[in-house]
Amino acid sequence: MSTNITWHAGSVSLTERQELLKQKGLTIWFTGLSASGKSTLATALEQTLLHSGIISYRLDGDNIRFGLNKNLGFGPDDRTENIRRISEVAKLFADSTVIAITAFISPYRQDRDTARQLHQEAGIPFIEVFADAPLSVVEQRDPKGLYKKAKAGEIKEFTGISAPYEAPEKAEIHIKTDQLSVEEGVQAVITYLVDQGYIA
Ligand code: PPS
Repeated sequence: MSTNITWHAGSVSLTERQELLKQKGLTIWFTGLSASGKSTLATALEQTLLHSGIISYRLDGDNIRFGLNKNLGFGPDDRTENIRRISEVAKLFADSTVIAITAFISPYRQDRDTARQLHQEAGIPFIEVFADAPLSVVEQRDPKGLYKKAKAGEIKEFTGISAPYEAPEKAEIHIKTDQLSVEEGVQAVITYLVDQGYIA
């Protein structure tokens, strides 16, 4: 726990920064089972936004666990800490006017709600996107062979098999990835951003 610390405000407000850089930051938070399509959608969305001249940056579960969160495992407390750190990092990116795109299983509703609250308190939009595919489908996809290993007991605490996934109840966007193409999923997000006035 840090003590004796003081917050130093910058001389450029969030609004002024947004006006200077002509972009409003926000966080697009993908959640879903392993192999539900979070990373695929996040990657395609980042590409689409960048090609439209909108600065965006993707934070992805596997990748972040190579660096910032390399000391965390998959027990409940470590997953909560994983999501807490990512929430803070995403908020910093969004505060700098970047569109932060996160792709983490983020299995606990409370952790996602805490991430949302953190953004709300900072006046930064938080858009939860549920990459939804039934367990039977993601088990079938199993691109990394992880479900097979989990079912064989070779991976402990695997989401959907031996660890919980709490599906969102109030996600802004719900994408059924077994029914929509990647392009259609990305378009659903873009349409939402335009409708809400976040991008032109
Ligand atoms: S979490 O629950 O949000 O903290 O997980 P996340 O940081 O997104 O990491 C998920 C990726 O880690 C790999 N992996 C596991 N996932 C779930 N449960 C267990 N036990 C596990 N062990 C390793 C897996 O590749 C996940 O990637 P995705 O992209 O979701 O398939």
